[in-house]
Amino acid sequence: MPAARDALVHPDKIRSRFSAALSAMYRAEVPQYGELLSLVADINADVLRRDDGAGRRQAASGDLARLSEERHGAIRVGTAEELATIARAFAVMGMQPVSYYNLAPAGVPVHSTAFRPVEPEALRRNPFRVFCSLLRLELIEDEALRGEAARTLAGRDIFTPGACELIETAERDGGLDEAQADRFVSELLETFRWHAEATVDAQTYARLVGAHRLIADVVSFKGPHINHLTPRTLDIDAAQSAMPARGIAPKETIEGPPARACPILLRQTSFKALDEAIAFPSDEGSTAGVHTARFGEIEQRGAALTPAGRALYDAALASKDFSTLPDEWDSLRRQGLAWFRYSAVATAALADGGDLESLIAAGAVTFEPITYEDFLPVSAAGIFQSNLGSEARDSGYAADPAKAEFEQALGRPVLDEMALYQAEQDASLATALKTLGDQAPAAVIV
Ligand code: OOG
Ligand code: NI
Repeated sequence: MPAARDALVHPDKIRSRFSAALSAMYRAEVPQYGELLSLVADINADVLRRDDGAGRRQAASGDLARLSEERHGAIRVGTAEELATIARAFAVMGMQPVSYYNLAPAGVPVHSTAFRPVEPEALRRNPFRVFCSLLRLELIEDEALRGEAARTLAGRDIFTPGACELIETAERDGGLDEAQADRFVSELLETFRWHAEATVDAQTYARLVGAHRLIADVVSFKGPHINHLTPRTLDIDAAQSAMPARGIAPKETIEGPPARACPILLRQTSFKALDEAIAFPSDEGSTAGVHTARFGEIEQRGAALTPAGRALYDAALASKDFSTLPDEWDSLRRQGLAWFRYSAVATAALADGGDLESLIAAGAVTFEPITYEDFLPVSAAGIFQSNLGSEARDSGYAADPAKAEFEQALGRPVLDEMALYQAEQDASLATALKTLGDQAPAAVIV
């Protein structure tokens, strides 16, 4: 019996339950992640106590409510079939594939997307994202090894029968009821669980590592274990310097833009992947080994940049000169470099219309930056390219031939992040102008 429509659990709720369950599982598997969470909670509380405007800005944007729940994770799958099924599983939780990231230019044999909610309201409730990479076996040069890897991957099923059945139920009935949703969360969690038993012998594992560590990580296990979970901090510089005192050794530098008055995009730091004991099948039963894959990461999110802003950012990153990127919200806005959410000021008396700038000057319309919800590996890959002296690229969003293959594997096109930010900005502006009683919104946007 399909559940009545009003008995269905909202996808946002299923996503929140899954994100919380995954976090609890990873905390149990990797205790250092628990330490990271407590460090980030302390630092965020400090920032809000400092009350230098950062906290108020977060509160105003609705980001504060989601902050302690906010995290992203990452998995790496081995086949087109696995990718297509994981896409259907994420869809049950209101998560869509956004953007295509080609990591090959950076020497990593995967391409990726990020599954995340896309509606502003859903993002406010819980922005849980999963960066999901698909192994590109065709980049393994050794033909015999490539064949062996393909056979190993073909022989595994990373989903439990229960998870598959519930994905179908959700697709057929338009969602899941309470009991189904809870069962879905625990069944899907199995896909993300760590398995200390390798499915290949020690020799094969060593050959896979020889081809690329990442290939060994994807091919040698029963499933695509979650390899990190990343909480969001309000002050990554403070988090970075507080890590050693907590017994966590951070990487040397923070990735992304430098510290700025107006945070943009994404800044990230991490601790080194752990050496974990694993067992290889062997004639004697099993052989002990070590695998290095799982790590911890912290991130600080800033404003989403427009294509023009992003091009400026990529150039600044390559030249290490960020002075070309304005560090003042109104400049970023006027120059069309970042995306903004506009709101009408309830008490403002509207004079005689005018353009957006005069409405802002009159205090009738305010704006705040839209938070960047995506990832930056493309810019990392771009830097690799420029370091290697290959040709300059335009915006970094040029079509890549592998993108079509990725979308074929995924079973659908990825969404364009820029179109999503543009839609949110446009909708906020239209609502603001409507609220102000303007009859011709298009006329005031110049
Ligand atoms: C994913 C790396 C991407 C991030 O924060 O940029 C990522 C991976 O290592 O599988 O998570
Ligand atoms: Ni990450």
